Amino acid sequence: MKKSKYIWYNGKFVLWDKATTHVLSHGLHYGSGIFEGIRAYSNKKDTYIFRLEDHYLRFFNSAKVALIKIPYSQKTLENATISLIKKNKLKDCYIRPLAFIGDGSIGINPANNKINVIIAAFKWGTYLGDEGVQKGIRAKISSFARMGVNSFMTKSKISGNYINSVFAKREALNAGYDEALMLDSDGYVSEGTGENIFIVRNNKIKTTPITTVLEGLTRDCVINIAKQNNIHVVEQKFTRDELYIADEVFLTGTAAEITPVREIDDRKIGNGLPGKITKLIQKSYKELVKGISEPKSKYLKKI
Ligand code: PPE
Repeated sequence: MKKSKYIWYNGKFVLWDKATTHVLSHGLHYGSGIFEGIRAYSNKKDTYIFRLEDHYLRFFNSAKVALIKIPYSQKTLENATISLIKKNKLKDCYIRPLAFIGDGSIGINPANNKINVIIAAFKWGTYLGDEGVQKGIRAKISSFARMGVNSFMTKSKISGNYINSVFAKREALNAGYDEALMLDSDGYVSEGTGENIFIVRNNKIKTTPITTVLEGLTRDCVINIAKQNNIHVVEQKFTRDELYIADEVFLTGTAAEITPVREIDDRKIGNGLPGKITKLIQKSYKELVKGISEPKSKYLKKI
């Protein structure tokens, strides 16, 4: 990550180092915040924010689930994001909106504590390493499980939820792997620590149903790209051994984009190289987000 000049903070552009909060913020103590991850891409001519409206729609849905009342309209936050990128003179960048409950009363019940909203935009390279995107990563099934659907509100990007991912990620890195794959509370594969998961077997694609995972926008794009290429896609639960015997496995997310998985629990996936369907999807996704294949796509907000 590379620092930018400004962060949008409760309606104002403040200097990066001045964007601070009180140590008694409710969000800091109890994880009562919700966030998004958005990317902007450029080609030789233009810069676009990818699925700006859809990300903010999910932001407001997350807030609804978390009972956080955002004191701005969706349009205000979308426009603030565009202005922030321009003010920071950024092109390709990662955008992180966050709404969190501020200080006031202490204790679980936030009472009337203020809701703070920030938007940061900064340069951020590949999530799982350049080599990972090209050659594939090594993953491990986590010993930490995702919580059940009545504990973990998976349709909401709630800050507190992510401690589960933090545990899993650190365990995997400490054991020498690049990423952790999480099982749900019934033992089926759910997702990565910050990515959805897809497997390919006999030229057919399978991904987990949205029941226990985040409704990933990249996941949705991948399903569409596959369908446009006449590749059969099913949304169905699967087990960890189905991962081991898949021809191809890849992870999807705004930060991770399309990242191939070449090894899981020390078992080589397919021939150990990114597969042909993974590569096709990687290429189509890149051309879509950069405005190369469909510069007039409804998903692109030109800035
Ligand atoms: N599952 C989880 C748990 C998740 O956090 C993400 C995004 C996804 C799936 C994919 O969603 P989408 O980006 O809409 O395709 N993870 C974000 C945060 C990562 C982080 O480390 O912070 C992201 O990719 O921006």
